[in-house]
Amino acid sequence: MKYTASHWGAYQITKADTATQIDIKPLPDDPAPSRIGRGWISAARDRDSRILKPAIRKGWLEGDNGANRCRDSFVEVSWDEAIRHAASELQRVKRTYGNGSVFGGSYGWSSAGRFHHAQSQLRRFLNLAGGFVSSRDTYSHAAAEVIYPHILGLSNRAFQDDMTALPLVTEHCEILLAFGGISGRTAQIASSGTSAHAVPSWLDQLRAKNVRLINVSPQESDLDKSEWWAIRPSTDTALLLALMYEIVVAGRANEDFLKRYTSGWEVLRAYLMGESDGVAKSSDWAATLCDLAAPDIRALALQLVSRKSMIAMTWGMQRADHGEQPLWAGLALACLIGQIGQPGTGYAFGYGSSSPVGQPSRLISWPSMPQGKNPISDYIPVARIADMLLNPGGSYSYNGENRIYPTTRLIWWVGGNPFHHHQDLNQFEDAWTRPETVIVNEHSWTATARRADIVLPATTPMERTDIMLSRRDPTLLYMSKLFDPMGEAKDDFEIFKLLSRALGFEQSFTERLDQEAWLREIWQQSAVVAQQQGFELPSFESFVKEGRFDVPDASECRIALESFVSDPKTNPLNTESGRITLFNETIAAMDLSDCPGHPTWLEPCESLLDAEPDQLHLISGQPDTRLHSQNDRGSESRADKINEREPAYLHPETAQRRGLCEGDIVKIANDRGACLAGLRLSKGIRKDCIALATGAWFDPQTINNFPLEVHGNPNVLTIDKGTSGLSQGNIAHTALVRVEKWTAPLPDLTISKPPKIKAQPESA
Ligand SMILES: Nc1nc2c(c(=O)[nH]1)N[C@H]1C(S)=C(S)[C@@H](COP(=O)(O)OP(=O)(O)OC[C@H]3O[C@@H](n4cnc5c(=O)[nH]c(N)nc54)[C@H](O)[C@@H]3O)O[C@H]1N2
Ligand SMILES: Nc1nc2c(c(=O)[nH]1)N[C@H]1C(S)=C(S)[C@@H](COP(=O)(O)OP(=O)(O)OC[C@H]3O[C@@H](n4cnc5c(=O)[nH]c(N)nc54)[C@H](O)[C@@H]3O)O[C@H]1N2
Ligand SMILES: [Mo]
Repeated sequence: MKYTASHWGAYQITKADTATQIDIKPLPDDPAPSRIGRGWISAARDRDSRILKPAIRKGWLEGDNGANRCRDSFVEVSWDEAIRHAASELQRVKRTYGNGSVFGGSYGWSSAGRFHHAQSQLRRFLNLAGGFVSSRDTYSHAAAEVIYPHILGLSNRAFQDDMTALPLVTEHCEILLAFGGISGRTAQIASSGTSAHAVPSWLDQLRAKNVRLINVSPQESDLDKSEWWAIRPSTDTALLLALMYEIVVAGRANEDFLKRYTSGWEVLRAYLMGESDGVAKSSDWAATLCDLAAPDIRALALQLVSRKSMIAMTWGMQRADHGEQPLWAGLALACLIGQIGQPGTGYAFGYGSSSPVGQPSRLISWPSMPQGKNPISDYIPVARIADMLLNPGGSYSYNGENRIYPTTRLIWWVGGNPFHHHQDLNQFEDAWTRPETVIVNEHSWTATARRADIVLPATTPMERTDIMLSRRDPTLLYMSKLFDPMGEAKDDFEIFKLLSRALGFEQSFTERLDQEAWLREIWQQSAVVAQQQGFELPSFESFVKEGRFDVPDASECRIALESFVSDPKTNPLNTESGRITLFNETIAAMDLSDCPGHPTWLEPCESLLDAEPDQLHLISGQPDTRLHSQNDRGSESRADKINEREPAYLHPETAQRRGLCEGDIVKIANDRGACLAGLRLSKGIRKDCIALATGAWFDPQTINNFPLEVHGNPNVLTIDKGTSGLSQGNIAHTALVRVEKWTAPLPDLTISKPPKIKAQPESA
């Protein structure tokens, strides 16, 4: 059998005789295959969105220094010429300004497959070329990545590995308080690939057990068939503080747990009681902020301490201003309840946000493509990219450090789409024109590829062979090639091989191995890892032939923080006190007004709490039909659009008050920008919110002299600011907008066609 794999699932290749007849179908043992896969082939085979030949931006050839980077046409060139330009430009920038002026942070999800992981290839190449400025943390959960080591003594990754298994929750938990829900929508995805989607069936089992399931979220669909607490967005910290307050007032705080396993409780307690700031964090106080009923909060507080309870949070909650606070307050609440370290109860982060979180799995650190060492130590927190470009030499704070932004002359981006993922894209366009050169490897004419100076066409996973090897997934797959590369696309490995040849270090880059030899090498190293784990991998030949290997005994249930709780003296946490810190001296000493030393209610920079009556809160979460911007041009995503525009969800009463109907085209706007969307009505969203998923390909135009994104990309509306001076994560979920009917003629999309490209001159 032949297979391929993606972040949204693993597939059998079903008809592999001629290119046009090829199809894929999910693994037969996947209980809930993702809908995203249905749009994969059509997206990858769409000639209007694939980059067929290397291209160079016209203005760059004419020496415009980036000025016209966001609105230019291209000239097609041969691979030879493209490689020559890219190599000599890298060389020029290095010689003139040093490697610290090359930004290779290049964030993004790229594709599944161990060898062809685009960022690994880029980093290996740039490291050999003298290094680059990198990026830290993720757009997914930067606040957690930075704060967990302080308060929990674990990296976010280690905590995720340790997450209490969902089957234990099903078995033991009596009340599951899920902030941002637990959603099958986001659980379609697992980084590096997934062979099975199990979250929907865990949720069914939980429901069948009559567990009290509470979905604290502005959207009902975040946890179907549960009790919906339609909280006002960005106020979860207030609810969490009030739950703690009511537990304390009722004399039900688990003092034993607090004493043995936490530090700083007295400081947090004084804050809860209002002793330190004059405001008691009571349920009456929180009810007004959260738009919930005080008696419900009080009753819930008492139930949480008298039953087996789990406090769970989605990743999305911390992608907001002061995103550290709900994480810390949720952990603190779980400490007051005192059921951490026991089966199925306590505190969890990310159930449903990604398929593997809480999955009973055997974790195996498989080998990957070695990247070498980066001689440049400078980095930025990933979401500070626009600030870096706009304020070279400017200072910012990050995790207790005062840091300086480098001056960037050259950006090299692979496997990511910053014109999908970054906030305030209108400002980002300005920032993006600052460097002298931008080089992008892409398979599709994404908004980022359209804003590059040198565009190097890459293959998709379906056009090459690879191995799906994921630390959290029990299935190893040999990924077969389905099609020949479209146009002149090349694998990223081949592209960097040619570049390193031009720069004189090909042999260091390839280690004299071709692709097949690399796959063999990775497999051989994997065999060693397997042996250490007590099982044997088949030979490479038989793996290629069979296509699939399943790790034995792959189901392991863990309980978060179990060893610490069972013996805190022998297994202390790696925090300043060896315990969970409810007041953290290190963070307090940073003296950050936006991240004090204990969980604190801080009003967001923009929220419904101080909104005008006609403003709505924008929720821009992950799309159901695609992975971010990937496959947006595929059939599944396009079928979901309204008149080719991304659907926006609004409550019917809100729509009616504005004279809007299902199917209308609307303009969603604020001071930062405006976009069009197609209207869909739903009673499952708060009346003061509007939801527009991320990922519609960015298509900014000038309509009647005003800038308008015509496709439905929410990042023209979001705020480009850090969560706090501690972690500098993005705050995509914090934004207010206004909505009105679009009555002017509907502008055509430009991203449905390639950019303007001039064919290569004969004599070039
Ligand atoms: N408003 C708002 N914005 C958000 C979020 C939000 O919740 N709200 N979420 C944020 C989050 S959590 C994330 S993770 C980011 C995601 O942001 P990204 O990861 O940047 O988004 P993707 O669309 O997955 O971009 C991956 C790109 O890699 C390309 N690619 C795929 N395979 C290959 C390959 O083999 N080689 C090369 N060269 N290229 C390849 C794809 O064509 C695609 O353009 O978005 C963030 N942005
Ligand atoms: N289908 C699909 N799945 C994906 C992805 C994708 O692109 N498509 N991307 C993957 C990636 S990279 C990531 S990081 C994860 C992200 O996974 P999540 O971060 O969990 O997903 P989001 O959709 O951003 O947010 C989840 C929910 O949080 C709720 N929410 C927003 N603001 C608030 C608030 O203030 N309070 C509360 N209580 N709830 C709030 C929203 O209603 C939203 O539906 O998803 C992964 N899964
Ligand atoms: Mo993410």
